Amino acid sequence: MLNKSQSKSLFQKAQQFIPGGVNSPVRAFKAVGGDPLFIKSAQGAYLYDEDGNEFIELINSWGPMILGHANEKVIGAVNEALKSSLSFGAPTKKEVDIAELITEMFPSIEKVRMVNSGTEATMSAIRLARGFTGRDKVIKFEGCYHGHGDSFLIAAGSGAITMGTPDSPGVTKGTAKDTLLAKYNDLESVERLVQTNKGDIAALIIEPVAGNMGCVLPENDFLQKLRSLCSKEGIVLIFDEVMTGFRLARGGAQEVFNVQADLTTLGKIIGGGMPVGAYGGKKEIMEFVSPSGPVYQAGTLSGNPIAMAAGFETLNQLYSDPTIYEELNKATSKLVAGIRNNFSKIGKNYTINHIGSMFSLFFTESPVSDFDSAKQSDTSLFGKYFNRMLENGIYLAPSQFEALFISVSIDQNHIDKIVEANRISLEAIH
Ligand code: KE4
Repeated sequence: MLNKSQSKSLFQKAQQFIPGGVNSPVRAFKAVGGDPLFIKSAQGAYLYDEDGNEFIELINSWGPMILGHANEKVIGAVNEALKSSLSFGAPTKKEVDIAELITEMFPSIEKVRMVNSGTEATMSAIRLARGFTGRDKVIKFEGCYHGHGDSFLIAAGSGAITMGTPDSPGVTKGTAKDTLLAKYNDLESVERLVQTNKGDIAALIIEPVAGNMGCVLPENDFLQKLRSLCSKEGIVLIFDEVMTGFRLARGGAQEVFNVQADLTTLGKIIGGGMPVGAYGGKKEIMEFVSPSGPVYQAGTLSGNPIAMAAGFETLNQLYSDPTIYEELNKATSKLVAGIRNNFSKIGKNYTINHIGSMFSLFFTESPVSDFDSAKQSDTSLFGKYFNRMLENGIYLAPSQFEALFISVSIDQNHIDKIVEANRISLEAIH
C-alpha cells in the first residue's frame, strides 16, 4: 500500500482554504476515489509526491510537459530570463520571436495574440468570431471542452463530465441560448443546426481530435466536411488545438489532417508548463482584435517574459527537431500494443483510441466515436484501475474522460514497466 500520510494531511489542510482543496476540480480525484497526491517535484518521466513515492507519469500536466519534466534547456531559458525581472507590462522581443515561430509552425495562423490560458484563448476567439461576422450563435460539440468560459459549459467534456455537472449553475439562459450543440462525427447534426439557424451562426468550435471525453478521433473526413460547410455558410471555423497543438505534430491536427481552420486556439505546450494561451488565424479576422480593430481583449500578464522564455524554448525544440514526433509516436504505439496484448489475459477487448502521442483506454468493448459512446465506459471500473496503477507506480489522469500523453522522456524501460503495471492492475480488477 502506498504511504500517503503527507498528502492526506495536506489535503485536509488545503480544504480549509481552497474549494475542494484543489485549484482545478479534476485534480481532486473525485472521479476515481481516494485523496489526491500532493506532488513535490518531477524530473523527466517521473513525479515525486510529498511522501517520497515515485511514479512514471502519463499526464504531462494535462499536456504541456511534452519534453519531459525539468527539461534542461527550458529551465535554463527561464533562469536566464529571471535575471531581467519577471514582468514589464510592455512589448518585448521574445513575444515577437514566439509569434513568428507560431506562424511558421501553423500555416493557417497569420497573426496571433498571446493570452494566459486555453480558456482565455477560446473565450476571445468566439468573441472575435462574433465581432467579425456580426452573428451571435456558436456551435460546439457534446463532450468537447473548451475551458470554463460561460458559452462552453453546455454539455462540456473534461472536468464537467467528471463532476457530473455538464450545465454549470451560474451560466445564464441568455448565454446558453446562443450555444448550439452538435454530435461529434455526426455531420447531419451540424447541418440541421445550420439550416435552422441560417445566417445566425458566427462560429463552429471543435477539438479536431477530442481529448476531453477521452481521446476521440474524427472519422470519415469529418473535419474536411466541416471545413467546406463553414466556408459555404460564412461560419468561422475554430479549431481548439489547446491540447493537439504542437502535440500531434508541429502544426497540430491541422498538419495531420491537412485541414486549415480560420482561427486556432492554443495552450498547454505553448507555455512549456507556464501559463500561456493564444489565439490566431487569418489576418482579415485577427485585424479585428483591439487595438487594430474593435473587438476588445486584454491581459496584464499576456506575453509575460518568463512564460515566453519557457514557451519559446519548448516550441523551438519541437520545431528544430521533427524526429521528436516520430519518436513520440513510435513509443506511444509500442505502449498501446503492449496494453492491447494484456487484454487477452482478462478476456476483454477494451477500446483504445490513439493518435500521435495521446491515447485513452476506455472500459467499454464498443467503439468510442462521440460523447454518448464514451459514456458507455464503466467509470467505477476505471476508478479501481486508476488506483491499482497508482499502487503499481504509474500516475494516470484521474478520470476516464481524459487523454493520456507520452513525453520524450518515456523510453523502452518505462514502456515495459507501464505495460507490466497495466497487466497486474487489469488482472486484479477482473
Ligand atoms: P485551460 O484554461 O485549462 O488552460 O485550457 C482550457 C482548455 C481548452 N481547450 C481544450 C481542448 C482543453 O483540453 C482545455 C483544458 N484541458 C483540461 C484537461 N482536459 C485542463 C485540466 C484541468 O481542467 O485542470
